[in-house]
Amino acid sequence: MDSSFEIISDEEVQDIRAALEEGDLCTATERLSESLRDIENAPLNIAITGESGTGKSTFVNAIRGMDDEEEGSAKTGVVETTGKPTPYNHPQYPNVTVWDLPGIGTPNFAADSYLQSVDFSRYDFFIILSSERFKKNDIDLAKAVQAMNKKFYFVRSKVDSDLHASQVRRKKTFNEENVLNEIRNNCIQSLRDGDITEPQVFLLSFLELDKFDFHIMQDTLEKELPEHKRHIFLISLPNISLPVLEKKRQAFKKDIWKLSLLSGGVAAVPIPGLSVACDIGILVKAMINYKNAFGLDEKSLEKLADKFGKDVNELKSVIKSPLVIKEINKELVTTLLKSGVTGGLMIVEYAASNIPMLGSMAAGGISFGTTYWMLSGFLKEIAEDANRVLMKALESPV
Ligand SMILES: Nc1nc2c(ncn2[C@@H]2O[C@H](COP(=O)(O)OP(=O)(O)O)[C@@H](O)[C@H]2O)c(=O)[nH]1
Ligand SMILES: [Mg+2]
Repeated sequence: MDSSFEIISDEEVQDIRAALEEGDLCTATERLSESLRDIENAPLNIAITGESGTGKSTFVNAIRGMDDEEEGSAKTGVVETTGKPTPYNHPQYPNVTVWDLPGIGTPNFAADSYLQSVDFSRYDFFIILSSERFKKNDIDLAKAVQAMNKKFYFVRSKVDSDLHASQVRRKKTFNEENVLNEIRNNCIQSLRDGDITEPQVFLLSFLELDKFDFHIMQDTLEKELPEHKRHIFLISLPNISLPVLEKKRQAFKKDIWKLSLLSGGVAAVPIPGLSVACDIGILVKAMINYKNAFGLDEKSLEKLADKFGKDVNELKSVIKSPLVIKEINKELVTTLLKSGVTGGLMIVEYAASNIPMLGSMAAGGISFGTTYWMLSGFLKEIAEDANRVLMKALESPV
């Protein structure tokens, strides 16, 4: 069995210590709940720009896990006429907004006034798209973005078309790797010629978003985002590949100790006005959140089945955890907490016993360790089921 979830890392133990030793428990828990709230509600604004026809609106949809037809999707294949940035909220995380910016293709394009007109300061970063080589307007824009101390990334879209064309035209010598390298080198060269010193270009297809450079791009964006925005960025990614699912699991795992402390820890110490019972509500909310983020809610499963032309019951048939199918409510969580005594739990309790105060904390017989163990076990099951469902969806029909 993978043991990665049953042990609290040294880093976590240190974080818990620091949180608890700073002041009294009341302040510590207030800070923790604030930090959880901030992490979930961090605003993320992503600007998508480039010439008309490069795939901006298609990307706006794909990165939100949507197709081009569903309600709330950006219109694709049409020339944009508004001249204004259009905000598109993430369907599950409304604080994540992807902005479809006006095309930059006009001959008398002026990067500075364009940036002013789209209210540049609101975005966390810019993605500049091109479906061919990057041109003067793209480069001017990148430089202007940089001058405003904002980050930009170049994305070369539609590489699926290039590959297809090459395959048709060069039947004997076709080599995917070579075609991609050629595109990459061409892009980098045109950017260098435009005095962009260390150009970074991600090759993508919005029709198959999980392919090509998507994971490199995702890693880069994650690293370069400020700490407090990384969580929302990761959990709002579409569930398109196993690495994405693993990233989400890690992002959630990081906060399990906070939830465990908040739900039960404080209650052991008599603080006027605070309930003595374990606050199951926090846990219910977190667990529903996991399920939705991994796309295991009814609506997401149906969407996935639809996308791959499968029957939703076929996808559901690979779900192993009974917890995924059951409704998550206070009763279920209480049952889980009460049945949580196993060998693995001992390890958590042992790590927790290193932390002053934590050892003695128990609300209604439910300790920090029990909650930690239950949440990480649940998260692991959810993530594994999400993996199986995705594999099933991707399976080619027999
Ligand atoms: N083959 C392929 N076509 C794409 C891709 N991205 C967009 N398209 C198509 O290119 C056309 C223009 O896309 P759209 O998103 O409307 O571009 P916009 O004008 O920049 O918003 C549409 O017909 C899309 O379906 C891609 O990655 N691969
Ligand atoms: Mg458009």
